[in-house]
Parts: sequence; C-alpha cells; structure tokens
Amino acid sequence: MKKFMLATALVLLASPAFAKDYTIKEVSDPAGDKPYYFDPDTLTIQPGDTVSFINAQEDMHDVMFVEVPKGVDEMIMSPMHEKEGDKFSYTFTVPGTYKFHCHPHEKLGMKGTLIVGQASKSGETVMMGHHKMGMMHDNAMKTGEHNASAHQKGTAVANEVLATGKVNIVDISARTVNITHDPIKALGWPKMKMEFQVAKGVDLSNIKAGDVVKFSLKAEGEDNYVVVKIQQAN
Ligand SMILES: [Cu+2]
Repeated sequence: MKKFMLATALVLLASPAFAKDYTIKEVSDPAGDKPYYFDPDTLTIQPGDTVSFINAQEDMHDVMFVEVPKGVDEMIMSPMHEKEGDKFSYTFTVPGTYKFHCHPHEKLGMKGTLIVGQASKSGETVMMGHHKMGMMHDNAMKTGEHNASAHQKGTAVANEVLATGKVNIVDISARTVNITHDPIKALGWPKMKMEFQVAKGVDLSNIKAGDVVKFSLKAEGEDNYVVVKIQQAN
C-alpha cells in the first residue's frame, strides 16, 4: 500500500497538472507609440509549460521563432492570424533562450524573448531562417516525420508550390523577380516581399513591375526556392 501511494505521488509530480499555461497577446495599436507588439514581450517559464499566442484584434500577425536552443529540432511557427482570438499554442520542453517575431511587423519591432528554465549561454542557440523552416517542413513531410506543429502550418508540400502575388521588380539579366507574395500556406509563409531566382527557360519578357501574377516555386538546394513558372494572373 505504501509503495502504491509513493508511485501515485511520483506520477502526480511528473504529470502536466503542474505545468502552467501562459498567454502572450499579439497587439495592434497603430496610433500608439508602439504600433505592433507582443504583450508581454519577455517571459520566463519552466520546461513543460505552454504558451498561447492570441491575436488581440482583427489584424494580421504571426509568430515565428527565429532563434532557439540547440536540441529543438522542429520549427515553431504559427499560421497567419487574422481574426480576433486566433491562437497558436506550444509546449516548451527544451530549456534555454528563444527569440521570436511577427513576420509582417518584424521591422516595426514586433518581437520578443522567451526563457524556458534558464537563459542559454552564447553558442547554445541556433538561428532559424524562414527558408530553412520551409525546407524543414518539406523534409518532414517527405519522410513522414511530421508532427502536430507541422500540420498546423497547413497542407502538404508538393514538389511545386503555387503562389500568387504582385511583382515589384523584374531583373531579366540577373534572372530575379521581386514579388510581394500572398501567404503561401504550404510553406507556412505569411505575406511578404521576397526576391526569387528564376529558373532557366522561364520566359520573363511578358512580366513587368506592377503585374499581379501566379507563379510556382520549387525547392532547390538547402535553403532556396526558385520560380519555375510565372504568368499574369488574368
Ligand atoms: Cu504582427
């Protein structure tokens, strides 16, 4: 009996009942001193705790973890939040320092730091670019090792990913296009302005700045997506 009670006590100690839930709000206040921010933007939690990022109003925000402790082997990235109450929750198990931002508002200072247990020392974290995240997602889907957070990012990544957007710059000699693309769910990318390399043989002569286009991206190499098709959307 004593043994049984001890076992029960140990299970209780290890159970998530002791883990805490935290909330970080994604706030828009365009007229304020700080137009876009996370509230709070710095938080310390313990391993096993869960943080929910919640959109505080109708506006576009997301959460991308761009620096994480070594040992975190998956991307931590929300889908685009658009409606009030849209939410992304993640349970942090690896101790260390995590840095995150909202991609649409990164340049406007919408970023934050999360410390799980204890802050990382220098050299104990790794950077995560969104291209890398896309690749990790791609690879995870291919090997079938995808997890819940990869699923939240949307549909499976096919060989070619379809996208739409508006052309800012076409450089025919460099074979690049700069496009403000709409959110690309398959890659978990929010709407953003990006420069893409264009594959050989793709005709760019009809594409010019200001065009609304449909295009296809294909993963090439480690960390790169190349335009393999592009045409005016209508
Ligand atoms: Cu934002």
